[in-house]
Amino acid sequence: MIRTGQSWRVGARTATLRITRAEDRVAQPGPCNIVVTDGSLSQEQFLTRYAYKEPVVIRGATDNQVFRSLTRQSALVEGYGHTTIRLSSANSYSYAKKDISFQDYCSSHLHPQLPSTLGNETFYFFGDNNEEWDDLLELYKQPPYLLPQHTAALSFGLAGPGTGVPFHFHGPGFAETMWGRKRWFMYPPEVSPNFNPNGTTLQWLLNDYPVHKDDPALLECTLGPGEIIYFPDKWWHATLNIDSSVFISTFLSP
Ligand SMILES: O=C(O)CCC(=O)C(=O)O
Repeated sequence: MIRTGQSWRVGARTATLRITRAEDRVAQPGPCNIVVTDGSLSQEQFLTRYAYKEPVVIRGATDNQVFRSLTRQSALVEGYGHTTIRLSSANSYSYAKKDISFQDYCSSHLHPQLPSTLGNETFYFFGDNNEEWDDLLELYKQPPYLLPQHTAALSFGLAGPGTGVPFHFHGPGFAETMWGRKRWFMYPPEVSPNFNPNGTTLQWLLNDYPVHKDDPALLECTLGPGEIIYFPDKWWHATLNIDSSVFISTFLSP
């Protein structure tokens, strides 16, 4: 990857993933004040302690080695490089969409996020997975916890270091990072965070986090492969990819 002024040029070969280099990392992992548990958490404990109350990080609940190996970026480019994917702008209320081939996305959109780039100028591959991805997504072992009267829908994505989605909320769900690490920030529904909906999580981290980091209501944790985060209904959350990351969410809808 070669930096030319404000832009990044990524050769087709180097774009087919590798570990994020230290100099490409624009943000670091942070502390974790969310409850972390493991796969011994029972369905009943999940329902009474977390499902309707607070986020939880669950380690080792599933073995997704097969899905992980199939979602290595180089494997994805080989299998899906020609397919057209739909990107969404990475702002809180994301209406803008852009269609591009997966190969071109990997070549031109996975550079480290610049602190000056806004969320509405950042295009992110997450969700909007057309049926071409179904065979792959079927191999994902979903988190082994159910929410009564809810069904699951999967959203799969991949993005570069320093990207993420700024604060927003929706229904409950789980999220897992297959490759790379992702930092999560959360507020309960009754506490509205201070943020610019067209800013990026990186901008929020640089400008607002130093002021809010000791807010008792702010929860955060950085998750790596094999760890799942659960966000309850209407909890505010923002994400920040520390590395180039491949990730999948399981959204639960009534
Ligand atoms: O994984 C991400 O970066 C975005 C995930 C997210 O915000 C969500 O699942 O609602």
